[in-house]
Amino acid sequence: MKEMRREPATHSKKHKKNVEPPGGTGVNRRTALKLGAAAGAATILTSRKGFATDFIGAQSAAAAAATPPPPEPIPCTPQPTHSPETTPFVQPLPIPPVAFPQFTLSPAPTLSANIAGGEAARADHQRWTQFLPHIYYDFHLKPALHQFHPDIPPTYIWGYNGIYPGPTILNLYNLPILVRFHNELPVTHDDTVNFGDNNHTTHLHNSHSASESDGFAGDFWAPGLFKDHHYPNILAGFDTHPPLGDIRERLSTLWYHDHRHSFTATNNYRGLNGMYFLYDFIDTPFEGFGPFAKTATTTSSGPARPDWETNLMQTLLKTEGATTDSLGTTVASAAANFDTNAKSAFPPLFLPGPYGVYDIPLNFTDKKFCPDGQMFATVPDAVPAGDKFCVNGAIQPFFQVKRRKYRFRMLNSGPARIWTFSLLDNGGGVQPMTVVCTDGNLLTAPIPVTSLQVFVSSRFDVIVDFSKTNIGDHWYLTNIAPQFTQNAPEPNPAPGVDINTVVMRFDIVGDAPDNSQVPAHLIDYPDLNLSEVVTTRIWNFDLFGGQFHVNDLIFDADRADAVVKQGTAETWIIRNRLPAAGWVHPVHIHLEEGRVLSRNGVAPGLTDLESGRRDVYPLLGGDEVHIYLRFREWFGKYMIHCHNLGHEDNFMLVRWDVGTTTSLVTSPFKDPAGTIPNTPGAGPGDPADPDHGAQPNPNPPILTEDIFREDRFKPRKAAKKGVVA
Ligand SMILES: [Cu+2]
Repeated sequence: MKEMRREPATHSKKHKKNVEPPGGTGVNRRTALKLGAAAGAATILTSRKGFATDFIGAQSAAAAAATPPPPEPIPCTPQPTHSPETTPFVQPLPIPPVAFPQFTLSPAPTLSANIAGGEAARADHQRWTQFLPHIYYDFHLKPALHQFHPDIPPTYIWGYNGIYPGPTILNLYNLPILVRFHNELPVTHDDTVNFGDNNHTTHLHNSHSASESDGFAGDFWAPGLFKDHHYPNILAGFDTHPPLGDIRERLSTLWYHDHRHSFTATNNYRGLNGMYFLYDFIDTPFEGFGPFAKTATTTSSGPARPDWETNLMQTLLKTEGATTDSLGTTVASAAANFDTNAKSAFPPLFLPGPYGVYDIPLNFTDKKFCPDGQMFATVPDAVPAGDKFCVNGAIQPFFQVKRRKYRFRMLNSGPARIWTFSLLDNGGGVQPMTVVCTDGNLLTAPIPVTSLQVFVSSRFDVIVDFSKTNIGDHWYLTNIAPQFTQNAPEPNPAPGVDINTVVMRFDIVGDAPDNSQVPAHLIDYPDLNLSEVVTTRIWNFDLFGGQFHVNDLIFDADRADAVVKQGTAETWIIRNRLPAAGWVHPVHIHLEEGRVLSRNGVAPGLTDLESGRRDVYPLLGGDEVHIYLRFREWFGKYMIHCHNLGHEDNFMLVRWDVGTTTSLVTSPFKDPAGTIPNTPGAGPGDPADPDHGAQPNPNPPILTEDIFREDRFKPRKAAKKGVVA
């Protein structure tokens, strides 16, 4: 199992993959790949005109639907040891288009699943009438061809609206929306020949949404059906902070992706993911009072906050002749539902924007290609470690920037690589990046870094300041481990910059006004209330018998391993039971943002990125992380799982439920006889691991008030008035 290790910090050009799931475990559900003749099935070049660098590069569902789907390719044989050669920096960074909203859907969305109308089964929408959606999105999941690089023939993908990455949804807090996901993947699909599965479910990570819209891994639906997901875009704690929720619970950088159990890795590898940004009066889509704050006004006390809600919504919702949304509400007022008290307490930050211009999504993945341009799986259903770095679906792109600040929203969309980014200048010198958001949550204060480790599904929003560069300069975003290009040696672009480590290049091409700022104080965090904590649970992430386990069990969609009570708080201890050199597990917890109280007994430091609110908690071998969580507003089934996509597909995934106040009964599992083995070699009934099935730990660690001292997490209030950039 020597390949089962985290990515080494090696600069070997022959860097090996680290993502093969363990073999012989029932993991690779097919025994053989029927190898067909190599064929150039993909010959049509799809247009990328939907990608625009303007704010509104909106791509309508109708336009997406107009392209006939290509046939599934025949897998190449023999499988190549490496991808074709590609020349660096010959294509611009694609910016995913903004998803096009609409005011009607046919058939109209309904509280209960519209089975007769073609909707897949689901529970009724919770709080439907309380949060009736104002606008809709119509997403069609379908095959398409995508060009990752001009040197590689077009690649057969599955994409939301037929594009990869999928369209970016831009929205506002307190503006409920609904997304209809049509499964238009191939009706006949043999996953023993072509990887991926045509059944699908979408998770919006880490939306505070009802269970039936959370994309539960077992609730996938078949081609020909659609399902409506209701995203109220409300703040966690909405019920206890009337009327509009606790603004300190906000998060802004989310992403949506396939979550179909056992095929999440392959379906995401095919291309089924995209991003979703939420704005509000703190984190505005437009910066300052400059050219993008078109309706800013001036008062006697200085410039007023621009009416950016109106601006955004009118831009987003611009539809011929329409002035009202799906509820008949005028477009402008639909977004005006913000708490005026909170508005006065938290002025707008004016981070760089708008989307696609100075607010830039960066969706990182690695892929491997056959000579005919097709992706392949080394064995059916097992995703290979890619040897091509892709950003927004382009291999080693360049991005033209002006001498000013940019916000880059970094997402590791998997399947398994751990990225460790650095930013290098012309001379190979390391340049700083300023982290402002962890997993989409504003930090209390910006944290400058010179390298940034991004585990699968984690997001980091960083500000990069190009203002002191020279026009004509190049900067480079590098990864600590090189891609395996097998190219004829490319010249290194600058001293100390190994071309094989370069993920993308920034070209400084000119000047532009900069109305953005990076305040020294960004936001306060919600109080951690010890009195709400009702229990502590332990989740042991383990590998034994060649199989991943959580608390000695493998995933079963019909079994809830914990039932929490709505409205309460708990502390969860997540552990990686493997030794230090073992697998890394980036653990993700659905529904709620968490706060790391300690890692291996040590509380996060003031400049530790783990002091930020998180929804992904990386566990290195032997790690133990103690997290504070609350469970609010919604009922039903959710998940905790490793977000290494190969690991979650291999059953390192657990269902837990939020019970109603009247019933906590679902199907909790316990192993009363203690007969289920624990750590490798420990045998059954390991006394150090008594909590089979994640029942409440009978001997929870003693928590002290000190752990919950809120001031530990907001130490920088003194700097509130300053601006760091
Ligand atoms: Cu894992």
